[in-house]
Amino acid sequence: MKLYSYFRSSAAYRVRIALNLKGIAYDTAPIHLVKDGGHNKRPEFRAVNPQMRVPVLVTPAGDVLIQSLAIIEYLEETHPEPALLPRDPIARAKVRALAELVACDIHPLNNTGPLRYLKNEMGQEQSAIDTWYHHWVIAGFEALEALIEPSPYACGGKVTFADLCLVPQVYNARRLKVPLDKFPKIVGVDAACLALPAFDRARPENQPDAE
Ligand SMILES: N[C@@H](CCC(=O)N[C@@H](CS)C(=O)NCC(=O)O)C(=O)O
Repeated sequence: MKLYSYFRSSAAYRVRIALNLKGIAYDTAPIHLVKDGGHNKRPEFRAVNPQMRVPVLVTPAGDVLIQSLAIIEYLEETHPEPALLPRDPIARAKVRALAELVACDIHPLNNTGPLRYLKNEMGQEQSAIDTWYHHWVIAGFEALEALIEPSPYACGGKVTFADLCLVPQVYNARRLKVPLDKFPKIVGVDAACLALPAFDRARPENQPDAE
């Protein structure tokens, strides 16, 4: 498999964790999202993903998959062990809800594209952009903190999609200096996950394109 990735991309980070947990070998194709206005905007990458975002997973058969949650679902279906979703339909819905809380509600509001737009097109000061970022992360984390039952992972004793989304979002929050002292459960889940080699190998600083 080939993964178009950027070391700091939290969406790509989710997929790296899933690949590692499932023991799937992959090659990283780094796409720098900042240099020269973003190498993701180059025609050669646009031809791969018209949305010009990472992650993109290319399967051995040459299928091109985009959107981290869709990719993780594909990996779960094609490599069922270890399972990253519980068997029980209610438990599965709860896991997916937490994953979507992060991936669909928190992440899009603090993604590089919208933040750049606030700065360049909307003329906002960096301090206003930081306030925006902190506001939406904290609002999302308040809900996540209330919903998770760390034992030690977000939804019990097995790693699930919820953890794959939580850990990269915590990395992102730390990088942007969001205080996490109000979120001891989230911080505990993050620490439990990062103690696992599959999470550790997926960390931004352990990627071939890390700076
Ligand atoms: N919903 C998408 C989000 C993908 C996404 O926005 N990726 C970011 C990096 S985390 C990106 O490529 N941004 C490039 C840009 O906005 O210019 C997913 O989960 O895969």
